[in-house]
Amino acid sequence: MTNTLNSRPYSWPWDNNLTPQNTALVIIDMQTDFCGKGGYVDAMGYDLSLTRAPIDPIGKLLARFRALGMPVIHTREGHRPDLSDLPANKRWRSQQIGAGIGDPGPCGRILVRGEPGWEIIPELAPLEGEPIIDKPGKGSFYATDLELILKTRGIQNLVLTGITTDVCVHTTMRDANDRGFECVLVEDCCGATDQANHDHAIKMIQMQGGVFGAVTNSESLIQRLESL
Ligand code: C5J
Repeated sequence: MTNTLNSRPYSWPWDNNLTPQNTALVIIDMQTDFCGKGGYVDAMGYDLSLTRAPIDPIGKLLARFRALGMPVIHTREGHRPDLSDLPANKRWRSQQIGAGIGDPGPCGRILVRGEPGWEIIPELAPLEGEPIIDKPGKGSFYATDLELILKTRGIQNLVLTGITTDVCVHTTMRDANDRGFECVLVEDCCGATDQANHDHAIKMIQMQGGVFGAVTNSESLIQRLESL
């Protein structure tokens, strides 16, 4: 059993201080709007197979975290029904591509809290006691209590998964890194609306000795968890 992680560009975490208490799985925006038929990403005309690809690997990782009693945190991107937390430019841009945030669609109003499309997909549904962070932006820290929850629980290592690699996952990783959290992105547990964007987002992390943290895959991480 290995007690280091096979990750790039360094063996994560930097200090090898990985315990079941100080390490959380963060599952970002696995909502119907981002990976389901009739949701926001579908309405924009992107290939759903790319954002659906991480569902199975995340499911396996989630099962391991739960079995080990390790912290799991879910996020959801969405806005208040009155759209009072939706910046006008974000709404306008979404309208330009034919998927106006707040407009009705096959899964209800796009990216609006409480609508079917905004729900986390059933395969990865949160369990009672797993915090859900509702965020109006791309990053998971902006206008949320995520940092407070992590600090209160003594969590310093973040295992980042979800969609999309280049937008909400990357923004969250960058913000977490600036706050001093030690992050690893699990590449097969993430997906983007464009494969090249996913690949480049993975490459960016590995510059400058790991400018935002490190990259691994679910198989290596599950093996490492077995040695805890
Ligand atoms: C986007 C996200 N891409 N969850 N949101 O708008 O990455």
